[in-house]
Amino acid sequence: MVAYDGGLAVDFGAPGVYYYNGAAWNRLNPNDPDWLGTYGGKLVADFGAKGLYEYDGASWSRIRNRDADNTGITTVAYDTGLVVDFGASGVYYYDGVTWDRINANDPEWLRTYGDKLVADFGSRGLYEYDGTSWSRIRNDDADNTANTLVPYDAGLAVDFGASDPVAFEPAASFCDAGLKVDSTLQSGQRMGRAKTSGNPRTTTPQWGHCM
Ligand SMILES: [Ca+2]
Ligand SMILES: [Ca+2]
Ligand SMILES: [Ca+2]
Repeated sequence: MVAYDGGLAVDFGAPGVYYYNGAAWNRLNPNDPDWLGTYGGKLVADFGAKGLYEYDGASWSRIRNRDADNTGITTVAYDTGLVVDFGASGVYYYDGVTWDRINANDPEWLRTYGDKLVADFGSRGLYEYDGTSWSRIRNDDADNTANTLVPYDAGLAVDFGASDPVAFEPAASFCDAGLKVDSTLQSGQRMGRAKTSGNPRTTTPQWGHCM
């Protein structure tokens, strides 16, 4: 489910996509989506082999005749448009009119923070895109067994899994439940690891990667 137009758009599986405005439910589409997303006031649905569709509040239009990849994060709103993971075909940006392939690799995870798009390209490392070019910000494969990365403070909090220096595996809800970047992190220590006080497996996590 995703927040949409002041309400909630929900994937109920075979019954289709419904919209709840806080009082009543409306079926928006009879198909079962692989993924629901939003960008620029539009609802986006990956209807698998039927293609990628958007809904403007009145009608649906197919914006791409291709099945988007659902192994990680399928779509994210970025800038004024939409970024889509098309698997082996790479990462595409849709500005509402045209599609541009912005990266040829298949991401394991997509997210935004600030004005950047971030992509976990597996063993290639973690990259960010500023709208023009990509830079590798970390030469590690971020962990995708839970919530891989979230915007936090002015930066990005990333789960690097077992490759994390403190070898702490966060639970599925860890990042949303309250990731803290330890205040002992030195200023200017970008992308460094914060110190952990106590046993990271038994105490409140106080570590994080930050930038
Ligand atoms: Ca799909
Ligand atoms: Ca992918
Ligand atoms: Ca990964």
